[in-house]
Amino acid sequence: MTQYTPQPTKLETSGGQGYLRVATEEAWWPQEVVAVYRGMLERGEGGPGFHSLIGHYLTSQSDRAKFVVSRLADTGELRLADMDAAGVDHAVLSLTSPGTNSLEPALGTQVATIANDRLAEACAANPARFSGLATLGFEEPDSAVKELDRAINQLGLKGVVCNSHIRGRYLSDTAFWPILEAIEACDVPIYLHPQTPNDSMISTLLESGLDGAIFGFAIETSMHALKIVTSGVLDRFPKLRIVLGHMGEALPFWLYRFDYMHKGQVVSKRYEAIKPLELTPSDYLKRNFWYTSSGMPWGPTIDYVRKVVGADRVMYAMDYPYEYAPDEVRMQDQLDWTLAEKKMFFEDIPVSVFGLDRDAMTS
Ligand code: 1DF
Ligand code: MN
Repeated sequence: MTQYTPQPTKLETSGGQGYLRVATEEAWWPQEVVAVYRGMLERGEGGPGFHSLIGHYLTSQSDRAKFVVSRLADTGELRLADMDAAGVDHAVLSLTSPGTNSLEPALGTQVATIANDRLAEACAANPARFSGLATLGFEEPDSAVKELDRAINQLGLKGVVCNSHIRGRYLSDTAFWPILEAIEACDVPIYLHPQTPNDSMISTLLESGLDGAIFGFAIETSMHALKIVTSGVLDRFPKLRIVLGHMGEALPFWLYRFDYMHKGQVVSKRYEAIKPLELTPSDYLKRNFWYTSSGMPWGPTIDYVRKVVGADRVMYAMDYPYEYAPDEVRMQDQLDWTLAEKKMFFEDIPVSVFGLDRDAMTS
């Protein structure tokens, strides 16, 4: 039995049930990004993961792909009607995967600026319903640090999205540490969002159709988060706040084993890359990470993660438009928690982690 049948309640916005619903991993793209992606597809650029993912959405005539593509670009009628029908008061939007991470460095920097401008415009047009996360051209760290400052302090965006690997490189790489240092100093979170696995990992998954959201995304993104943990970057930047979707991409299931095996590898000096850390791996996953229920609207998983990382680290996300089923909101509304726990999950944790403007949300 993997599905609940929720009570057929009416879903409404405005908090009548005792809390607002804030969805924290909601995908969006501006037409400029679509144009860049179409050019890359035509020229055969971007790698196998890009072609599998973006090639599908931009060419498929399936109802699902058409739904996704029509909604991604919309921050008006279509999206608002869907949010209303699902009882979602406020969406934290971010540039859909792979964002700028598959672009050549100079283009990534240029596209990040455009995307941040467009997203800030969409949020300013409807601050009650939308907030946004900035994207960065990670491969040009000096520009990225400047764009971060502009995006947060001038445009009013609420954090950063990183769509996992950056043309095969990871935020654990010291080249990116100046960006992490700036994000920590800005006191905003970074949402480590999935994309297809990097070119050296993807082929075995691709041949089985498992490279995307069904599983490959989680392999890629959990590995990225674990590389951040084991690299020691969180000893250097201990206040960094990282958000993981999909209930932590399965990492919370592994806490005991990470600690046991990491300790064994440190003691045996098996790898140059596995160094002593100030804390155990599970400590970082309970200190620096927050977790959202995007695509994982299932009580047993949510309750397990709350139990092992702490209920104050677990919040709601939908993953619209890739995931859109109002019944999933009902399932989470009807979890066996107190009203205060539901308010924490749907409203209070998103507001505090992303620094959202609660007054704007209710005006
Ligand atoms: C899909 C899923 C695509 C997620 C996404 O971005 C995405 C999908 C391109 O179903 O193809 O963000 N997701 O987070 O699960
Ligand atoms: Mn997503």
